[in-house]
Amino acid sequence: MSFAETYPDHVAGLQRATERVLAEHKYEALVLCSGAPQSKNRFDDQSWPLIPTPAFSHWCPLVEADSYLVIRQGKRPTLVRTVVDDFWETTAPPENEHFWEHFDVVTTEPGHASDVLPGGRVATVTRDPGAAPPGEVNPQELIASLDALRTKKTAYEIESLAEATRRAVRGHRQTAVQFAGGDVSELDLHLAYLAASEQDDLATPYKNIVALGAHAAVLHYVAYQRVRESGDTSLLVDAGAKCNGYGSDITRTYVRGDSPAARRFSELIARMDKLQQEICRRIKIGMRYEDLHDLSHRLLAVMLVEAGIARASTDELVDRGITRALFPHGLGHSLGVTTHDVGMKLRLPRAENKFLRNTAVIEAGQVFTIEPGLYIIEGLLAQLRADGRDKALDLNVIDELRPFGGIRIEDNIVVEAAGIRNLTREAFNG
Ligand SMILES: [Mn+2]
Repeated sequence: MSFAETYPDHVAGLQRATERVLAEHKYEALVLCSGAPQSKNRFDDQSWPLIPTPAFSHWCPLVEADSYLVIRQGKRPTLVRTVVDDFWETTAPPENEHFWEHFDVVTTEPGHASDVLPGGRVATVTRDPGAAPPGEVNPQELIASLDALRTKKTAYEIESLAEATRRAVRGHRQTAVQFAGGDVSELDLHLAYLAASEQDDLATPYKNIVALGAHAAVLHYVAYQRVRESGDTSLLVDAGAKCNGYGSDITRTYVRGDSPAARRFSELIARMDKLQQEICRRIKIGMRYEDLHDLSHRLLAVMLVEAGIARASTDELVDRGITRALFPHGLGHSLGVTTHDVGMKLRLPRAENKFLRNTAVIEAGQVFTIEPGLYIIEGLLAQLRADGRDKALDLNVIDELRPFGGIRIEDNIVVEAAGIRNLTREAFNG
């Protein structure tokens, strides 16, 4: 279905839910501000491109400074736009036009938004509290209620995420081809990804992680080097794309060469891919996401023994924190108008899962990532060495894998009543 067909239900549902939230918190109106460009540096005159307040993007894909959405009981939402007469700059038009007819559009001049925004008991949500129009700014309890509305996606949001996934997959395919050809740098691969997914670097949902070889052990590696590498090495690409403000988040790992070490790493990538698919198969409505994260550690322990990296029981490898030294991050997170979407971490994870960003009970309509990993991270291995836990590992194999950095495989998953829809595999196989 097209965005024009699915958006009306999205916005009507949001209106109903927001009216309930306003009544519950006793506000007469809600003002969502898109925000203003932020200065890059107080000593020069350049600004970062605008990234609208996420609560604004939840309603409307417009990326325009000083726009305001006004939501009131029983009234169509109003979109207030600030019209700037400026011969230096212009804003790119939105890529889709499906949303305009659902708002009463009002225009105003810079500095005059307050003339048209409502008075009374108003809650204002903005990324720039310093420049907020009148109203109670970012009231915490109201924001928590709005965040909760982002945990289950509408058909419109799922279609936006599916398209964002297809765009990202075009980028991933191209980087895989370039990498296989050899003699290519991290910067080359980053730029190839952007070109193939048709994105400017600043328009991506998050900065591309493009890591060759040992760099893949740095979880958020974005220090792209220009050195062109040929020969046996690995590549980890963690990169997404946007559609209607919604971002995908996909990771793939590749290896090149046929040395024994490269072959071992290649086999490990295949094992991790199987493990990742097994976790996807185990997703069940009603189960806790944290249980899935715990399961991923048990499956990883089995995989480590089968691959000759560890020799100990599953219980020992998990309970003594050995799997956590090799896979320190969370299994995944909710996706939406922010890459780590809100509302899914209402309670903290257990201490040993401290980086887990999703502790919700799995329900139909959620969209989240499944992204297990395995890395040779020196600082974490040192902790195992310090108290002898490293004896459970074959350190020769660890040494052999070190130049390849690590593996992560990440898909974007929609939970449906009848099972799951894997947006990423669907796009790769399509
Ligand atoms: Mn992710």
